[in-house]
Amino acid sequence: MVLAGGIGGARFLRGLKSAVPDADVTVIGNTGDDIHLFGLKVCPDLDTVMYTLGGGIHEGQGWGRADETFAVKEELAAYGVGPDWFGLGDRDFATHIVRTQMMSAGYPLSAVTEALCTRWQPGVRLLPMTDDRVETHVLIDTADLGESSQAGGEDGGKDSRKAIHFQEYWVRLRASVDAHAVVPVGAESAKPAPGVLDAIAEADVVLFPPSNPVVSVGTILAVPGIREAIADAGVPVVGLSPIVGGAPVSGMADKVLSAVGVEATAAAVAQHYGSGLLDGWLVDTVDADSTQAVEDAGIRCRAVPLMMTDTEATAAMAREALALAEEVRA
Ligand code: FO1
Repeated sequence: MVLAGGIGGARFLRGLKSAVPDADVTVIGNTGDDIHLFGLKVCPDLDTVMYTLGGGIHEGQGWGRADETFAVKEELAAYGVGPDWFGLGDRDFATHIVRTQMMSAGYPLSAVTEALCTRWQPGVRLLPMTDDRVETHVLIDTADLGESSQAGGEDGGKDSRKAIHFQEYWVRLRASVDAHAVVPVGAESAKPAPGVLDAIAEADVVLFPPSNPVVSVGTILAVPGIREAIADAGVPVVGLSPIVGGAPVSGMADKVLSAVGVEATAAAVAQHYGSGLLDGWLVDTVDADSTQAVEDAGIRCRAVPLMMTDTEATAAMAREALALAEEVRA
């Protein structure tokens, strides 16, 4: 069982599948990044896992489709219809049209995801964390955008904070301003999707890939029942650090970590998950000096190469994670 965000989670899964091709892998995918655009429901993290494992991903970007064209986006722009900052390609649009059509007909996201996967055959069972709507919002200072709020309000026109969708923060602003809070809106009343709690209960091991600990794995854990089920499953829970040498391997995890008061270090992320949840943690060899701090927090820790440079290097990481799981099980 693997909790996955987008690019990092998908690439890790490809390595895991290569390391243990015969294993039954269930993936709980983050849906907090989902966004409604042009009347369509877009599920970036589910799609990234599905396309990556199904052979349809744009390898260079790590998201979206290979051999993509952008005629629809150009036509929308010609009508002046935005947003223009989110790159939806023509092939990708088809996925969102099918998803939205099925959901409008009454199918829950979990059933729709299963249907989409019959085409892509990702070789894992991909479950959304929930069928309910959860949307991650990020609280920013309008002053940081160079926009002031209108004068005359209660604050006398002073700058203020506003919440924006995670994709706007990530893609439009490239996380260039500070995040003051990250809120998975709707998570508190969301229910785990059908099959999620059973899959956790039946798992031999739970892995946290080097995905974003706040907006990917953190959002999945924010769905009531999921964190508790993992902590109580009685099986090894092993994570891989997304922070190497004090910086995120990819993406902008440091920005959202600081919003939740966590330092961008491999050890601090392990402590953030905590020994109540994590049994084992892999840090990169450059962070070997932080293993003691993680062990002191009650989490078994090893330093191994953690750069997902290719499938073989990633498969080696997956083998290390599974070996650590066996070590903590013993
Ligand atoms: N990431 C970008 O950096 N720019 C984009 O325009 C963009 C569009 C996009 C469309 C569909 C999709 O499935 C993913 C897309 N992503 C894009 C990736 C996505 O924003 C994030 O990487 C994930 O949500 C974080 O896990």
